Amino acid sequence: MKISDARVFICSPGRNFVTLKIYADEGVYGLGDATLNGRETAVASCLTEHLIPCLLGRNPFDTEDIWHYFYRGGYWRRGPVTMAAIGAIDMALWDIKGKALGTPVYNLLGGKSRTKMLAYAHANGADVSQTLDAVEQEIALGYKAVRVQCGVPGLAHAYGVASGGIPYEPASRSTRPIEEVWSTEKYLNFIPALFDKIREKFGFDIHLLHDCHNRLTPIEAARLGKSLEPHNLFWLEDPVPAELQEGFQAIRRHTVVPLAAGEVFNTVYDCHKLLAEQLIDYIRMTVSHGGGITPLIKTAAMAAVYHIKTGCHGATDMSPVCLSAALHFGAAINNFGIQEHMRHNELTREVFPHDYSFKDGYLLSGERPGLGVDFDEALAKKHPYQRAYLPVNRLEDGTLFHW
Ligand code: KDG
Ligand code: MG
Repeated sequence: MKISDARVFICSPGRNFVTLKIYADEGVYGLGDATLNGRETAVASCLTEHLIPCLLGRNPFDTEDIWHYFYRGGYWRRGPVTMAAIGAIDMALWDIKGKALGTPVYNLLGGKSRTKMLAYAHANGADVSQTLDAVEQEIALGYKAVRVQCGVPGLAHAYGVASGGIPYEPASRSTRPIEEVWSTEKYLNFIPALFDKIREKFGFDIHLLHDCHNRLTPIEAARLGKSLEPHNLFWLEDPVPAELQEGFQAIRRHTVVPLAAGEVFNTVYDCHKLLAEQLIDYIRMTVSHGGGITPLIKTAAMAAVYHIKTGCHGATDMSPVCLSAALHFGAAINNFGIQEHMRHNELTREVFPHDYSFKDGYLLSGERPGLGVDFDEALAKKHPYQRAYLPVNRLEDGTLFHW
């Protein structure tokens, strides 16, 4: 079998998605998600200008060699743009393999280790009362795990909180990034009281998660973790920016709150210390930004040695192709932990018809050969790319901060 062509599509059915379609002879094609929120055209250009020309004529079954060809062979390693491009190729090739062999991708990764994957939903509100309502709604939909984010008194914006009654989507279609204002003091003074209210209303049968979105110092994160211990969180996510993996050591010394990190990691080198020193409990890399299924299987295997489970990033800026790949990966590995499930809008679901499903708090991977996702090119064409940016964040005195 040979790769005969590959094309990149950027569409915007409510938000931007970059989709790679690789065609092999015998009429088989595979799909990969190459979306990098706010940097969509950079990944598309990396694929079309540099990687696709080297793919043509290759055997799509050679996923291991092709992955190394682009990772090592490019000389300039790592980085989100390169790794998202390599990740999309790898995903599409596994899709082709599954289709050519007539079997779902999970069967190529070791078969099913479980029948369903625990999923967590997002609940957010401008204040405590709206947030309590939002948690209630997600529980009513069947979720057994809910990530809770809330507006902070005195701040106009908080990470993860929607405005105007529309579902939260961090990137905005604008000519420049929107600027938000942040105060760690206000946030830290408020969050423990929020979780008091949530546990008071919903008890301890529901798993609760919270995302700090990289905004704390280790000692601030340790203080937050300690104060949330009585609430038995499933995890506290991205407490500190993880460029400095040692940052997690201080948090670990002070609190037993389970920690999760990894949505901005691109290779195992971003987390080898976190894994080997058992500084986190969940590794959150996802298939697209983590360079594909091929390296993620290996990272999960390394994590398993250190009692660490997976919790793949699953925000709406990953397309249904990536979510499906995460579910096939999650179905196959032994140390799956949880899957983020931020539901795509209806139009996105139409552009990417898929066979995975949600039932009673769990996501189920599909049973169709390959990844079980298709791409409606004609519909996608009606919703062309629109420039969009993630926000930037400043402290109240104007200092540029982590968003
Ligand atoms: O594009 C940025 C989002 O993917 C990110 O803000 C979402 O933190 C996130 C999460 O946990 O889903
Ligand atoms: Mg996050």
